[in-house]
Amino acid sequence: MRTSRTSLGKRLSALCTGAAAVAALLAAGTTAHAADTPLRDLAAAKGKVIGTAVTGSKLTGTYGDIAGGQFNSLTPGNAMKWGSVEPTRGSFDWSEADQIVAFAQAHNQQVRGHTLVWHSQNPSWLTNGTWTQAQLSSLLQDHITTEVTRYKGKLAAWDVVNEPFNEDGTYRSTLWYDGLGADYIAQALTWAHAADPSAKLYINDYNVEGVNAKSTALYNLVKSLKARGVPIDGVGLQAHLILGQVPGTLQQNIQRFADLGVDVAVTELDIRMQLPADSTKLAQQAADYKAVFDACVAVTRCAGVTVWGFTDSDSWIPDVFPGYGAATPYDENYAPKPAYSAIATALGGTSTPPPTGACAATYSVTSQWNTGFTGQWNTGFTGQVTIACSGAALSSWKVNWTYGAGQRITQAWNATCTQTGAGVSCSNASYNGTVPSGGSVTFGFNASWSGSNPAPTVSLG
Ligand code: G2I
Repeated sequence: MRTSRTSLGKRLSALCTGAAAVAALLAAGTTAHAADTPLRDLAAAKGKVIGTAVTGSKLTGTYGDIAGGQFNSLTPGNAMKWGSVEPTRGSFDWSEADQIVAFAQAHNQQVRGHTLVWHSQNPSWLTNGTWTQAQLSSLLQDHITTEVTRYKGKLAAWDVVNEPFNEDGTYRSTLWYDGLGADYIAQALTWAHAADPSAKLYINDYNVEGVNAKSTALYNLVKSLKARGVPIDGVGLQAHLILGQVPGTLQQNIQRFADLGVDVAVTELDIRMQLPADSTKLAQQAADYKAVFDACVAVTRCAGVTVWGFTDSDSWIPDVFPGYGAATPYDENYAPKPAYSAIATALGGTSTPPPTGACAATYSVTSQWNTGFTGQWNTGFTGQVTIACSGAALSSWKVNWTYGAGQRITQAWNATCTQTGAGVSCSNASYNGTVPSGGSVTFGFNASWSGSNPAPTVSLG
């Protein structure tokens, strides 16, 4: 049974009140989303899968709540790759893969196995070895048979072969292609089918979302495999996309594969943008996510869409594309982004209004009406920040600001404050991290100033 589907994420939108020299920043709790229909229910009503790649060690707390509550399919992001399961020859580590499968079963989810035959993330004993063709073939057969058998009957689908093509549609030179020839693909599918006849077997690749040379090579391969009677059930379009660049031929491409008699799945969707994200980019990203889901919904044989990580805190993009990120439907604090609402809309849900609950941090120079103290003297001042929540709550907080006129914090109470250059960062003390809905917490500080003392814009993170 599913429990809480919501998270206490924080949606940030700055709001400066100007003349009063008070700055506030809203952080809306996603508790306001409790009434929304989970994406998995919307997808199920359309007969579609909505999946996410996951990291096993993170499947607790808010990450686990969202992974279990919003998605009806999980793909282990790394846990089932050869290098993960057999780092030393003959010595297997199934722990993360087993954990993900158990989590999926407990949450009534499918699992998409990923991936059996790839040129990357293989164990070094395999890639550094010298093998005859016969040895290589039996190594691959053993690997496929062992792994597929272990999860027999438990997985809906396998990405059997991953990324076999170059951009121009020729076969990629890999350990497998170079050692076994192009028929390694048919052999891998045949061995996987023998080990689990009920799992849907896919070939998965990137840059094959639109009609192009690479997707046409995949199309021709699938056509010939079907003609030969090789067990091939589907093609995976990874869909690692760039903002504003959803191929215009996506639906047409999905349809042409469907017309060959195979299923199509979008298997690794993310849509990256140059950082920092802003509202214009996030709106474009929402439109892009919607376009991908719309294309899948429009084609009966499109089985569904899996996102490659649902939160920006668990995405491969920033590591591999420096300066790019924000590629997933939830931000780093698990707050749903506009893309989340766009997915819901594409799946037939009603568009989600922005959350109404919020926490705000308000900065001011302290004045005491009853003593006439203005809070400021010729070289210093006393300030305070109040964090107040309504319809949302916090279990910890951090407030940041940048001083614009050389002010320097000299002392703080009810918070730990550090200042580096003009940047100040204050986080809760051990005893006042919790701010309940309807409650507030205030901390204070002394600082020096000279010339002028403008109030900064503060952000609550
Ligand atoms: O590269 C993006 C994806 C492209 N299609 C196939 C997918 O399997 C692939 O996934 C990514 C994972 O999301 C990354 O998490 O595959 C990468 C490897 O090619 C994964 O990155 C690796 C890092 O390179 C390792 O340093 C790290 O130890 O993730 C490992 C586990 O966190």
